[in-house]
Amino acid sequence: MKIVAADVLVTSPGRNFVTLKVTTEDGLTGLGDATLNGRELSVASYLGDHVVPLLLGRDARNIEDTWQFLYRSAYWRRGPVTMSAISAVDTALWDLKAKAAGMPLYQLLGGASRKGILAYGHASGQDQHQLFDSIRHHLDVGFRAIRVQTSVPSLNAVYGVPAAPASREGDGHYEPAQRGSLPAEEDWDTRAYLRHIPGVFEAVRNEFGPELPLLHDGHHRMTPIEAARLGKALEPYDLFWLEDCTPAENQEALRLVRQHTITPLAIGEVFNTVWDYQTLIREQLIDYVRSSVTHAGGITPMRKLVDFAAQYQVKSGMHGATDISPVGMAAALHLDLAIHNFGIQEYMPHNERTNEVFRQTFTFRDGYLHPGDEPGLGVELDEKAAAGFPYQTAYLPFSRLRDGTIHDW
Ligand code: EZ4
Ligand code: CO
Repeated sequence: MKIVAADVLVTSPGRNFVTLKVTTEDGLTGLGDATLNGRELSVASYLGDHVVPLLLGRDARNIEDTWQFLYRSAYWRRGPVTMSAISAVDTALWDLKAKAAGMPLYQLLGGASRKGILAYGHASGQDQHQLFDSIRHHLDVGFRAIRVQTSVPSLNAVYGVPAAPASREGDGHYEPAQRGSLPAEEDWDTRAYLRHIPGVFEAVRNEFGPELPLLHDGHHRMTPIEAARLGKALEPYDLFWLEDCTPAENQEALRLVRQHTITPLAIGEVFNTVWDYQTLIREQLIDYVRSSVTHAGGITPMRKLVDFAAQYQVKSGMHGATDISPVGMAAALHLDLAIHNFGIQEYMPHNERTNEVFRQTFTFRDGYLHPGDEPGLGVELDEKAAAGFPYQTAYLPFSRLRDGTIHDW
């Protein structure tokens, strides 16, 4: 199974995606997602300029060897650009191996450990009325677990809440990356946020009852002591998890949070290797690992990460926002289905244009995702349709405090 071609495809059917297509001498093709939100072209260049030439002529069957070669031979290790590029190669090789075997990828990973993959959706609102509407809409379309994000009084634009209410039909999902030549500016005040959020969860519990799993994303904005305070304040509302409560480059910060709250903690959508979790997992400072197949080096290292986490009763909760392409999403679903320590899967459905470009076989029914039983990942890229949507410059927003200081977004 010699690799004879590897093509980097950039397309923007509503948002930017980078996909690697690897072709073998027998004419099989495998896909991998290399989308890094707001930095897409750097990964396309890393792949096209430096990785594709190394793939040509290699045996596509040797996935572990190829992963180690790409990781170690660059000398410069880790980092989101490198690891997203390696992810795409690794995922494409697993897609190829499963297609060659005539099996859905999850079979090669050990087979199904469950019937379906519990997914959570994103509800949000500018006020309580909009928020309740959004939660009801998510329940109506089948979600059985819901992330709750709201505006904060006195702040103009807050992470997780679209400027206009999401319509019940169509493309009205929250999409933080905005097209344009400069990133949008948002404002932030942690004290105002901390005062507001517990009351929101109290109201949601009162309206929707005790059973519905509720999640919340702090999006890296708190100090350890602020995160501890929020976790403690949210305990009566029984969250499934509080996500990214601190910017977690400093793993030790979570020790302090953990000492003060029993609200479960999830972290790691911006992490890209197991090393980012070493202290967090070994000291059981978190409950869920948030890494995605797309950003953490592919199926091969993700399997190792979740197996390491399993020894400490830490579960998976893979990132699944719209900047994970349908290829990356399918890869996550095969892994979710196979591993024992699955926790939950984030799921933000893509818009219709994206689904026309990426033909998928995965399904969402009654709150559960399933990768389907086509050989490989079960996603095909319609290159003709993709070519109709050229790359568009887009950036994630950033935040400033009231006095103008840059804050974590
Ligand atoms: O901000 O995917 O949990 N989900 C998130 C996402 C991230 C985007 C960044 O690319 O935090 O909305
Ligand atoms: Co998040």
